[in-house]
Amino acid sequence: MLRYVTTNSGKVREAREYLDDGSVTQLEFDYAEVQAPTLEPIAARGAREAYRHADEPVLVDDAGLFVDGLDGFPGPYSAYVEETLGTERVGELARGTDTTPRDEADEATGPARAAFRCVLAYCDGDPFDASPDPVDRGDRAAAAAADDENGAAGGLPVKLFEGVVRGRIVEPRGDGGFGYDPIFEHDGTTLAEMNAEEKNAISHRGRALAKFAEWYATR
Ligand code: ITT
Repeated sequence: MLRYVTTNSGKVREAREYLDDGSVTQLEFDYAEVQAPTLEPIAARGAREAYRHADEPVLVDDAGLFVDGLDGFPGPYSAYVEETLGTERVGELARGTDTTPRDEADEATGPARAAFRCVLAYCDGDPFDASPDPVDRGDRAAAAAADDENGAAGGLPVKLFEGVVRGRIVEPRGDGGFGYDPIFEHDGTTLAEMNAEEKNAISHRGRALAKFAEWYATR
């Protein structure tokens, strides 16, 4: 049994749609999100903590919206920013970075460009060929100390899978999906205008899940 670690039911819906084998169940566990400029160390630390908690194979899903014109903001802070500013405000800020005339807009070079990223971190307590530890080398001692406080399991192997989708930020459209989906447009359609299957076919999460599923099938 694989536990998909998240408090967000929208993520689980998409993971089930993709992995489609009934062997994935949600583990609503709120792991401590360390402060980091990238998603990888947050997901890796979360997977170790969730595995220690569940004692079963776990897959942690950490995602974020990275707006080019805002130097990648809100990035790893996307959940906090959604709760505080809200998606419409983030949309306004992102579109405020738009200096390109509308008719020159295109996804690759046009206005309000952004990327959605998803990092999946897998841990089952067994040794395997893990991804290189994404914890910042300079901060290794602090990271080890923090792990010790939490139960001395910093060395658990973790495998990471990343998926990215590029698009641009638009006025909200659509009522499907969740989170920032209504303001994120890919190829003329917002993620909220797609059903789960359509979103998975192009999304950050779908791409990360595809990589994970291919590797997991060999376990
Ligand atoms: P967990 O940490 O418990 O998994 P969360 O919703 O806080 O739940 P994240 O920290 O990964 O998850 O999410 C960061 C933010 O990005 C949060 O506001 C989500 O709603 C949003 N988000 C994540 N994936 C998304 C997606 O596919 N489409 C739209 N918004 C998404």
